[in-house]
Amino acid sequence: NSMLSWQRTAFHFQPERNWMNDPNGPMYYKGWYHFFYQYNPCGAIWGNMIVWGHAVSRDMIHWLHLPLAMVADQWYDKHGVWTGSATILPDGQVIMLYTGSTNESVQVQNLAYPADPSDPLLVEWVKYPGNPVLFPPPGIGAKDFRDPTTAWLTSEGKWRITIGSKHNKTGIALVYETQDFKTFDLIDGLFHAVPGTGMWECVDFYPVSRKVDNGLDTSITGVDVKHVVKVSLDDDRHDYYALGSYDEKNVKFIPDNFKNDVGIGLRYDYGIFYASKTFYDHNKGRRVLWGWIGELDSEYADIAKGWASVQSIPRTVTLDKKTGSNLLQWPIEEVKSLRLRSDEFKNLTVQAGSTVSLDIGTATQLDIEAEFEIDKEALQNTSQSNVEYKCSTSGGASQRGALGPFGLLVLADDDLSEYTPVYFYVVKGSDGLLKASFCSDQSRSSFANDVNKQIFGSIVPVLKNEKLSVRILVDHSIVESFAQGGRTSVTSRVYPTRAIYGAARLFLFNNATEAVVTASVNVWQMNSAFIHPFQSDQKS
Ligand code: DQQ
Repeated sequence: NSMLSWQRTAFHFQPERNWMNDPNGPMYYKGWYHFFYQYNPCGAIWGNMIVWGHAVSRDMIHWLHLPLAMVADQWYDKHGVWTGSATILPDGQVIMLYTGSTNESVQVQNLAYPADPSDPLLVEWVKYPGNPVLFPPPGIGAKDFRDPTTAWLTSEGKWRITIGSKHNKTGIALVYETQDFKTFDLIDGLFHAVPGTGMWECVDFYPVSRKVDNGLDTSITGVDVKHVVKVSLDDDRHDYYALGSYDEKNVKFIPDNFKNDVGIGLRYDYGIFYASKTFYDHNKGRRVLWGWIGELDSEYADIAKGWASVQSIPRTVTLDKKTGSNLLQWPIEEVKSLRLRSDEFKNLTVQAGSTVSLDIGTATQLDIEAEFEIDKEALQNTSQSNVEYKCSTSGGASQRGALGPFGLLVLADDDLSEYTPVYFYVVKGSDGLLKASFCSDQSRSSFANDVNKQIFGSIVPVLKNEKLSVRILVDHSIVESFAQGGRTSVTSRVYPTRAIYGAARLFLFNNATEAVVTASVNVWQMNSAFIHPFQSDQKS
């Protein structure tokens, strides 16, 4: 097992061992950030008795593991304490709603609350004796009813939650109203529905400000606000969102009709990132997003290494005021507290068809900020093309075009026998306008042969006078990348066998045939986070 321990991350959240999936009930309470997660205490794969792991933190970087918050010990959650969300009531009370898979594998919703609200660590949890509080309603499949959201208030002072489901192949979100979280009324009609999308897991619903960069508490509405619905599509295992407006009276989400956003068409992340959930951090007045980053190696390898999955770096979520048509995601500012020594490279020229080694020493734990400019001549001389570039199918970082690909090779070894390119590919469209794609190519990332080595990515809007910019967090087996201030995010899991520990390097590359690229790069070595195991003699 120790042979595989290098794959463990240094500043991403992980339990000490075993399987983890969805983030659950994140919140800030009495000075502590709480994080719960789907956890299998019995092994490194998902199982039919998932429980809630629990950890607390002052800054969402350093963590203290706590005892399991809830285990599968009641008839109504015997086959799993599944995903749920926290609601903090105006008087400070914490309400936890979660899905239970019953002894007959029916999906029901349950209520839980802290046994001792004066304990800031909220170690003990009580399940409401009247559980379940909701059964699948008529017309909804017994196994298609899960993952209640954080509740939000109506102007009449009632609480609403939404729960994902499906009608045949149409993904749907149901809404319930409640005053006490024990009895609920199903609202007629659907909050949102998109044909062909299948089961909606882990629905999220929240406001974002059109004016300021602060986050908004979940119940905020008004003219300065847009709303977001996010769903996790069970059929294709990606998280999709739409921006739109919330019609409180008719209990409906109305998506904006941007061309990329037909109902639920935008992705949070074009790599591996699923079952995500936001919460409003009233400590810092921001909305923070957590996402589950699974594995791309085999189950066999996961069992051998004794653990599976990490969580994304928590990301602030805001509306992109410049485009108005997408969110921005950015690593929470606390990440910077891990930055150690930095190396700065200013205006390096990267010739077409070359690589430039960035001499920074070891390169397994990095925070990278880079900017790129394509030389004007190449931009002018390049002929227009109507070929659609797609990260996943256009040949990756080795496929050369006039204006790309160029970017960074992370988790590379000296000989470039293993490396993961994170890059831009620019095309001059038939209208003369530049179109940029942002990709992460895993095809050369590892000599291991049981690894999924897809190429991830998507287009990224680049506005007039903007340089191409990227932020990349490298942490042993995860590469989390954010282009143009977080307009497009791509997360990769990679499993190098040579580019590990002291052998890992960082390069710039430019595989364009015409463009000369000027790059400025700032690289920080990153400290490891303290993620303390729970000690049973520890007093809260
Ligand atoms: N994971 C949970 C479910 C949820 C799914 C079970 C999404 O509640 O729908 O572990 O990954």
